[in-house]
Amino acid sequence: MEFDGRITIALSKGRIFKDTLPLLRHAGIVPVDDPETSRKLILDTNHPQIKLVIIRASDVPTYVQYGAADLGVAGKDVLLEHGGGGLYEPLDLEIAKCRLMVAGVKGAQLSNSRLRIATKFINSTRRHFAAQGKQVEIIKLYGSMELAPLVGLSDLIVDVVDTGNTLKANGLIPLEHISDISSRLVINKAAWKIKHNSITALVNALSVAVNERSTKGKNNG
Ligand code: PRT
Ligand code: MG
Repeated sequence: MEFDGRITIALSKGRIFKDTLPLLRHAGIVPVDDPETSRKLILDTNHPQIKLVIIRASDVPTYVQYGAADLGVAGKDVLLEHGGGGLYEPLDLEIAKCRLMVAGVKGAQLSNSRLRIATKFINSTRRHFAAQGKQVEIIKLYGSMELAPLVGLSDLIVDVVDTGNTLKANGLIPLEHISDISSRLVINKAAWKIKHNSITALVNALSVAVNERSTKGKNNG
């Protein structure tokens, strides 16, 4: 693949990096360093024109919105909170899948008065309960939401759930499904105009990678 300008791709460590790596490799892009062992925040790749920046998952849309990265990979949960200004979201990468759920203490009686919900997903939570005509008090947390109902900080939580093991280990059960979540490719709108050929080539290559992987998955399963 030929690139007509420098391209910066924003990724977070952990599951998003791990699951994006094979898709990038399929598109011919291979990072030189491993972010799990390197302390570098800017990683070179085998393409001199393409760099990866390693940032917090919830910061990815912000870097891409401001053009500090041309592209990024972010969970739909994070994008729903960000709002998506300045971004295109052309491709569902079908990785880091999970579900945004309401959860609570098993067997707990919920009062009929205004419920307190602890979450880092303020917008999705407000929208979900508003659609049910429920006024709730939302308590913003940055992590370990599972603790909140155990210590009386909230009645319920809204969090992403994968296996459900974390809920179970804390005596919580999933109560309502809000939405299915996967990670999306996001692109800075201005960058896509300016570096049109490179970015389009990359989007197409990643799209082929996603399709091939899902066909392979279907054939095997
Ligand atoms: O960790 P940091 O605060 O930097 O941000 P983050 O937690 O958002 O980042 P990261 O890398 O953990 O998650 C990135 C994205 O992966 C999220 O935005 C989601 O879209 C997606 N994803 C998929 C998940 C999970 N699965 C998941 N299980 N994100 C978080 N979790 C949490 C879950 O909330 C629970 O606390 O992992 C824990 C284990 O889940 P169970 O259900 O398998 O026990
Ligand atoms: Mg995390």
